[in-house]
Parts: sequence; structure tokens; C-alpha cells
Amino acid sequence: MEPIRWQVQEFESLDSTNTWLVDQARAGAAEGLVARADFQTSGRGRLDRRWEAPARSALLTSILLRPTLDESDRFLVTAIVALSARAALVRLCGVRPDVKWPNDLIVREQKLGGILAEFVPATSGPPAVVVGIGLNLSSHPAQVASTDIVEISGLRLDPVTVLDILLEELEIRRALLDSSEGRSEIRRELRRSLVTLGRAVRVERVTDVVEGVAVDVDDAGRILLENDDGVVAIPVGDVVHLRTLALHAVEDAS
Ligand code: BT5
Repeated sequence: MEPIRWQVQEFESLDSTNTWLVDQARAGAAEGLVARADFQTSGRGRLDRRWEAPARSALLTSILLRPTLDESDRFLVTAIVALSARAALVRLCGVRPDVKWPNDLIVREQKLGGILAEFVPATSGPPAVVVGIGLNLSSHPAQVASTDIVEISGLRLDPVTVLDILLEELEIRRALLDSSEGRSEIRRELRRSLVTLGRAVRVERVTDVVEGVAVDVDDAGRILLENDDGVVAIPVGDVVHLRTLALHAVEDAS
């Protein structure tokens, strides 16, 4: 495959870089189109949740990819963006965030970044994928367990530089999506980076809650929870790491 040509469109303000790029994808935009905004008026998380970031305090970007993947491999698109962001931060400031299943980058249990992947049906062939990522650089919301790069490292990173390096890292991992050996390599990197594995967790799904020990992710990206009922495979949900809750409870009590 030809090396991907990134085409970055910069905005001072947008409603949401994902919304803008989904519209471009529907209109047939090519793989490699990227939107970056200094500020979003309606930044989105999953399930209609909001993503909040003051102007110029974060990397707020969305990337259009058009890989040919089986449905069960689609989670790898979110994974390559998370892993590329992680690798970019290691290069730029030595911060190595953990990946919290399925879509968070965290440092010491505090959310540093989140990813929102949206699939756009194409007229022919596989759906396009718009992957949005928000990374807190110099600010984080006070009301959520979150952090930012300045707080962690004292370093002030420029969003444009972070995006440049993220795209360099993503180019390598995007090429891996095209072969089964490459996809296995991504799965291995994901397993190494997933802090959720081996932890007692609670997974909150839309209709219920499951608790257990996260023993693995399967080849389709589902988290495998072991509990008294055996092993349950969960495709989507919000994870709470339970040991951390216990630690907070101890701290609060003292
Ligand atoms: C996510 O959703 O974590 C996906 C966030 C994706 C944001 C990017 S920004 C560029 C692109 N354009 C968009 O419109 N979106 C993408 P979720 O797992 O549902 O987490 C959302 C929750 O994270 C919120 O309900 C808050 O609790 C919390 N949150 C909001 N803003 C945050 C921030 N800046 N840092 C950490 N946590 C935040």
C-alpha cells in the first residue's frame, strides 16, 4: 500500500471534529483527512456524553480511515489510535499512559484522553471510520477523575506537534491493519498496554452491571470477565477498576 497522505484541516472552533469529519466521510472524503480544532462547542463522548476542554488546552482531533476489515476486527481501529497517541506521548514527554478498556488513556487512574470511533456506511465496500481523540495537555475538568500533561510532567506540549507525531505513529499502525500478521501485532501491543487486565472490575452496560476479574481481551476486542458464573465476554461498556475504588475509600476515611 502507498504511504498514507494525511491532509490536516485546522479550525479555531467547531461544534465537534467528529461531526465535521463524519459529514466529510458521507460526502466521500478520502482516507487520511484529519480535522483539528482549538475548541469544540459540542465535543462528544460515547452515548451522548460531552467532552469538555477549554480553548487551546487539548489536542482535539478526528481522523478518517477506510480500512477493509471484518466486523470483528473493527475495534482495532480504536486500538491503533490509542496506541499511537500513547507512543507519541512517550516520544514527546516520556509520559506512558495506560489503555483502559475500551477507549480511555489514563495515568494513575486519572483520565488523560478518550477516543470516539464512529462508522459511516459507504455506498460500496466497508464503512469509513472516523476516530476522534481528545488529549488533555494543559487542563482537565475538575469534576471528573482526570489529569493533563502539564500536571503529570510539567511540560507544555503544543497540540500541532502532538498531532504530527501521533500521525507518524499512526501511519505505521495503519499499515499493520492490512495483514493478518499486522493485526496480530496490534493485538499484542494492545494486550501489553491494557491496564485493565488482571484487575477486579465492574463493567457498566446500558442495561446492567457485571463484576469480575478481567482475564483477557478476545480476538474481537471483547473483555473477558471471570466471576462465579464462569467467563463472560463483554463487547461494550464502561469499566470501573474496583481496587482503586477501595483505595479511595481508605483515603477518604483517613
Ligand atoms: C470518550 O467518551 O472518552 C471519548 C471522547 C472523545 C473526544 C474527542 S475530542 C475530538 C473528537 N470530537 C468529538 O466531538 N469527540 C472526539 P466517554 O468514554 O463516553 O467519556 C466521556 C466522559 O469523560 C464524560 O462523561 C466526562 O465524565 C469525561 N470527560 C469529559 N471531558 C473530559 C476531559 N477533558 N478529560 C477527561 N474526562 C473528560
